[in-house]
Amino acid sequence: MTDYSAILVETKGAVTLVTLNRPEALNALNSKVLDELIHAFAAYDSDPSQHCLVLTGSGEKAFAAGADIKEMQSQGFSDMYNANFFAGWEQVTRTRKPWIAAVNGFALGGGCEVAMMADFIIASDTAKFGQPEIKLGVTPGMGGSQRLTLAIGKSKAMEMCLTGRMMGAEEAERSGLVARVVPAAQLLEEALKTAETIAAMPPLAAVANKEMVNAAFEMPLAQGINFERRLFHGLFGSEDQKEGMAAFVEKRPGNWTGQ
Ligand code: CO8
Repeated sequence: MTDYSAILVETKGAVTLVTLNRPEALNALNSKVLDELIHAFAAYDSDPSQHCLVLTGSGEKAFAAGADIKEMQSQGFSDMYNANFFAGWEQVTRTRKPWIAAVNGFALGGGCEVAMMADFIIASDTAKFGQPEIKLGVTPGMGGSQRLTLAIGKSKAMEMCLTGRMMGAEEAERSGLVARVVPAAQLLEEALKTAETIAAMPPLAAVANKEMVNAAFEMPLAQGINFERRLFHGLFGSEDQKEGMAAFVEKRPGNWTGQ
């Protein structure tokens, strides 16, 4: 599938740029967006020429204003349960290579949840994050209550979920939700520049670093540290470790094979 209609996919050197493309609905996430994203992320993950991905929203107003309320409105419990509605997002979170969310404007509900699935978030100074599902009579359903709490702690996450209030970019950075805030006009340029930096790293080490940081969310400390050490040991079997250390000693840039 390359004839996407709800998203745009471009490659820029070793970086894949994916843009949510429903600006008329503030990039609300419907089943089509999800199907296309699952495909695009899997294609990125299996393409040996691609080493980082940036996900952003089209238009200046929104990254994504949530799951598509109009699509969900008439659904009943059995519809949701039988379809295991939106469980497909788990596939996006299984992407092994690095990816960044470049949040331009509203990241609400499912939009905030998708941004939090990324390895990290770069936000424009106009970005607004929130989990307003309570106002619709529901809760976050794509991991928001868990990832937001892990990112910013119980007190702030609880306040956000119970009041549905939005958090601006500056507060999001201060709270640890966002890695960096940049002026809106420079968001894409900065996100792509960061992605290029990552894409220029030894690819095996990039995947290993990602796996390790994510392990901190899944494993007790002692087990996580052991996992880190074993993966560190394992990289000494790679060509890129030999090349990286030789390049340092010889004062030259490394030339990576990904082996
Ligand atoms: N779904 C569908 N359409 C939307 C959505 C949405 N989430 N958000 C905005 N739109 C549409 C509007 O309906 C409008 O369309 P139209 O012109 O046809 O009426 C268009 O986008 C522009 O929106 P507004 O006119 O409302 O723009 P404003 O600038 O006035 O307001 C806001 C912007 C504040 C972002 C406002 O649009 C808003 O509050 N949106 C809804 C935010 C929200 O509640 N998000 C949470 C949705 S629920 C969710 O994400 C749950 C995820 C978990 C599901 C997993 C299930 C297992």
